[in-house]
Amino acid sequence: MTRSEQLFERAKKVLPGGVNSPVRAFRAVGGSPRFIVKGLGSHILDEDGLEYIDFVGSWGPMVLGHSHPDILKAVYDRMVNGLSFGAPTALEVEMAEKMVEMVPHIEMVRMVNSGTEAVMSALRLARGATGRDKIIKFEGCYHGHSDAMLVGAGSGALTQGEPDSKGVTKGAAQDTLMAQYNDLASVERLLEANLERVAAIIVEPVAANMGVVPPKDGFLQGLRELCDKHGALLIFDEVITGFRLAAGGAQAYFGVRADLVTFGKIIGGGMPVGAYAGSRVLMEQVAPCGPVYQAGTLSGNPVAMAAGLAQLQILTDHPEIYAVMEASAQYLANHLRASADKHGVKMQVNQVGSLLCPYFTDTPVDCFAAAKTSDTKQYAKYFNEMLLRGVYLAPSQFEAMFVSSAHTQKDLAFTAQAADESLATL
Ligand code: KE4
Repeated sequence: MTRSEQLFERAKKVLPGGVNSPVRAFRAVGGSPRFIVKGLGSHILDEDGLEYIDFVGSWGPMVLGHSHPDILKAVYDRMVNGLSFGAPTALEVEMAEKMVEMVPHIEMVRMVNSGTEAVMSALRLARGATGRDKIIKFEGCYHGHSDAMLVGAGSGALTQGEPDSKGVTKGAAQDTLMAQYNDLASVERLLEANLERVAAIIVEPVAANMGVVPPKDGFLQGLRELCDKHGALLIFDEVITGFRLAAGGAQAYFGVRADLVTFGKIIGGGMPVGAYAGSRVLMEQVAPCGPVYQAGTLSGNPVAMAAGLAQLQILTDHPEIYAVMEASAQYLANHLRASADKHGVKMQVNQVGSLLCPYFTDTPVDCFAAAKTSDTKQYAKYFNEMLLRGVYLAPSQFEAMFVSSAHTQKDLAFTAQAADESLATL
């Protein structure tokens, strides 16, 4: 048995499925998860000394690669003065000021500890601010595991084949309405059938939890107009797209204004951080200055703020990073398409900014139903062939490939070659 396999056997005795998050268990692709000991730049090393080019990047946070020296230094310099106080620190102010400076249309921010918590809190705020109960989400979009969002969810819930989780009560789910991504008519029907009862529409501006599905031209702007017409708030869940698509996130990238924005991943620099943000009028409804309650022991934790702030500062100082990452993702997408054609493999590759996803289908993937036509068994075989060749991809068809600024031309060429060899085996 390998060290990873030994650890997995031990893990399964004390952790459900041997993991702390379902998708990590490799159930959608088979085999035993690799236990990672180190990350440096675009590479990770497992317990058996095997090295991989990493396209998971902790599911998005490691946009600058692993162990960036400036981020590690910021964490070290902060932690030697204490890890957590449960009292305000200057770093939280600097972090909120930085986010307000970088992201359009937000005036205030509240830090929390995960994307799930950010979404849960933003939904409560939307309901509190509008006095309405219903929320519209999109089938296949994932917004974390709060009860109201585990209805038609994507990501791990989709991978588990149980889009609706046990334990979510009818009461919790009854106010969540389901629309189809890139289908404005499906949204309008729900709004017309629930006049003056929809508090918000929540959307991933790029759906990155059913693979990667870009918004069709006019889709996001259409949601903005429908929200304005019906008095609902538009929530952009930017836990993945925030600070990744552009310094200003999807609002800047697509030029569409959201009323509330949720964040996670990149703003923590690898530490547990989430946030929600919006106008002063909306955000001042949050306790202690307003009637919408939300709290958190480690919210704004100074060590996590130091890591996130260091990462955001680098992204501010080097805006050219975004074009470089997009070019890297386009290179990979083009090589995947060429190899699939060469080897007669049915494949659609979606790519937006530094996000991409190969689907094993000949149906263009512009919605959840199309994403589900992908041959997940072929994806699993492709995944394992790539792993054997030293390329670490998402262990599920319904996730994204995350390109970072640390991926070198050598990494990209190696990955393209590994993909060509892997596709030849299918
Ligand atoms: P967290 O609670 O996992 O920090 O964030 C939840 C969340 C909210 N919104 C979006 C758009 C997200 O993608 C996520 C979490 N993303 C998944 C990856 N697809 C996390 C990986 C995992 O569940 O292990």
